[in-house]
Amino acid sequence: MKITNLRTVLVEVPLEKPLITAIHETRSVGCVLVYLDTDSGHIGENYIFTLNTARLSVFDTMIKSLAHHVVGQDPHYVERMWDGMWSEINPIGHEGITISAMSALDTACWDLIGKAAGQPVYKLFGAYRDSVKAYASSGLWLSQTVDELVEEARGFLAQGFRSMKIRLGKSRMEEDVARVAAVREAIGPDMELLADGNQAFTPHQAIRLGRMLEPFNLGWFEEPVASYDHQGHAAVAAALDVPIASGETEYTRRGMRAMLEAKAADILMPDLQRIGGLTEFRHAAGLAAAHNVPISTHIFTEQSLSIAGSAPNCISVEHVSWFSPLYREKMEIVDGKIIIPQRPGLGFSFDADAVDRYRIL
Ligand code: SMN
Ligand code: MG
Repeated sequence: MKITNLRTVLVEVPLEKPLITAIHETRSVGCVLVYLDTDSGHIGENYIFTLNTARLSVFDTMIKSLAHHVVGQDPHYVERMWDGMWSEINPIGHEGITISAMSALDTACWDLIGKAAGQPVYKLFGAYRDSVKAYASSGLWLSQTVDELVEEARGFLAQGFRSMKIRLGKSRMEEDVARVAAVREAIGPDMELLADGNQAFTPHQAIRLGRMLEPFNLGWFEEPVASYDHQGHAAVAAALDVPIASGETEYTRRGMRAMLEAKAADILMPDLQRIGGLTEFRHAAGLAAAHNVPISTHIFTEQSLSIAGSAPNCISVEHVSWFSPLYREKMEIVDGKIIIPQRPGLGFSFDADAVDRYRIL
């Protein structure tokens, strides 16, 4: 099988409600959809995204600038293609737009590998589980009132979730505590409640807030301090009993290694786009396992199921609904778990009508 052509389509998918955290504010997700055509008729699909379509054309240009690494190649040679791209981007940098573009192409190649084999990608990786715990994450934003939080948390339970994530970072810590308390009260003691600080705090503030939140039995405290401050993360992790989750803002196995060596996180959260695609995600998962550190995948719910189904140390996936409108197939949630699809490849294909509807270029 050979890749004969790379096509991209730019889309803007509106969100049901604004997404507000300590550092994000968005009303839509802008995606570059990647299609890899082949001489066998299979089409490899994937996307990378940005908030509010900001700089989306930069992603598109970067992806197209790497086309010669995939067009004319057999998609099975993902490791070699990854290495070739890594060497070529050296002068402009091994983090950011470059890695995101590599991720777009690499994961589309895995979709092809699965489709050609007629197998779901997680089984080609070596399967470990057929369903995975998912936590609801398309909500409980910083902009919502306590009443809205409570209503949404109940809605997540009604949808079948048993775990959900709230955002922290109000100007007064007491407010964060009251919001967590209200959600905990609404969902009861048996449901899992996670909290994401989105880098809003200094280490001292994070430790103080973490102690104030102890009565509410959080499953983890995510990105409590600046993502690059690994020592700060480690100080917070050492001071608190609640596990610290982090890693979404770091790039490639090198970023994960730095975090693991610093003991920055009790749970590592690689993000498919920033890690550099499924090939690199597997390396990162193995590296975390060698440090006895569990992983939980960051957003990219549909595509990350192949990691969740194969990496023994993957404890959960983050469920976001933002990209679902683009896909023909919908994720199935049963008893708080997503059923990993048995369809070939990544198991989710772009709906042509939806793509036309959201298309901006
Ligand atoms: C997050 C990441 C990206 C966009 C919005 C929110 C957040 C999360 O950090 O982990 O969900
Ligand atoms: Mg986060």
